Amino acid sequence: MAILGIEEKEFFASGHRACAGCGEALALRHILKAAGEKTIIVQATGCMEVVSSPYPETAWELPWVHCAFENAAAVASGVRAALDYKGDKETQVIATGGDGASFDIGLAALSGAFERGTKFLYVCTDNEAFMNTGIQRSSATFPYANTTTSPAGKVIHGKQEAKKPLPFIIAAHGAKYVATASVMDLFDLKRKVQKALAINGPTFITVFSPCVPGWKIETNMAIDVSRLAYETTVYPIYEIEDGVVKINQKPEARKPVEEYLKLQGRFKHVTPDIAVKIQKYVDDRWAFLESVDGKKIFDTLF
Ligand SMILES: Cc1ncc(C[n+]2csc(CCOP(=O)(O)OP(=O)(O)O)c2C)c(N)n1
Ligand code: SF4
Ligand SMILES: [Mg+2]
Repeated sequence: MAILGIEEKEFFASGHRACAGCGEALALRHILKAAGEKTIIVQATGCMEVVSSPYPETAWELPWVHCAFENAAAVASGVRAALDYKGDKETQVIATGGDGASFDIGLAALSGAFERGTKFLYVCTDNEAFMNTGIQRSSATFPYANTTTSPAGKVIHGKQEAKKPLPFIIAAHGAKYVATASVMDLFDLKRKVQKALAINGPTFITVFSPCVPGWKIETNMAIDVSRLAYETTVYPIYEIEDGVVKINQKPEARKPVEEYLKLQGRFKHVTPDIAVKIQKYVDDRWAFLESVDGKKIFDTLF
């Protein structure tokens, strides 16, 4: 039964060992509620696997396959093929991993599954670093963030590279549905998960998911930080459906990026001149996204 539009039944049980206030755990809990019980989960290693499955316990109330860091999408293709062989069209397959697993180490398997046209949903919970092993930068890490492998010092002020545009890379495979979402709006996340699962082909959603120790925020800050990421357009919320881009939530007036940065210890070294560079980076990407809003920029190949 749903209360205020949220399913009562839990598939990611409480008692797991995620930090208080973890954005990824919140995202996963609601993704599973949206998917429902006829679902098999394939999960790459990372924080959400480690906190949910300390032997002999598990937080998973659905069939769950843990695989290596790099092959969640390939394992999901195998699970889908086995279900198809059995004639089971009802059971859905969701593969999931963090940004390290999705943007970096598992990207080859992810690309392969999209090229083959596997019917499944891939969900990336993006906390912008390899958190489980001690906050190493990934290609999803936001520019100038301080991580253990992009330390902010006197000469180099944190990560020097852009965030990889993974939703566009996946959409360029000809995917019918790609979306960004955020723990800021769990109803939007639910709608996107259900829409993606109804599509006959590979679909992709990446979810903005703050990490308490990695971003050096208070345990009650994940939603506030996510809202500011949206209001500053640091993290735009959009869909790419049949190759057409649609910014499905647009802030009325964009707030200065500094408001987002100042909440987080990972940006505490940012001086006013670096903040100007970050603002320009965000402005340029937002201008690009607005320029393609409503346009078909990719062909759907399958
Ligand atoms: C091939 C391989 N390389 C490295 C590791 C070590 N490792 C385990 S979890 C992890 C970090 C995961 O980062 P991410 O996918 O972003 O998930 P998060 O922990 O941030 O949720 C790493 C590097 C591994 N298990 N396998
Ligand atoms: S380290 Fe970050 S991603 Fe991992 S459980 Fe804690 S808050 Fe969640
Ligand atoms: Mg991560």
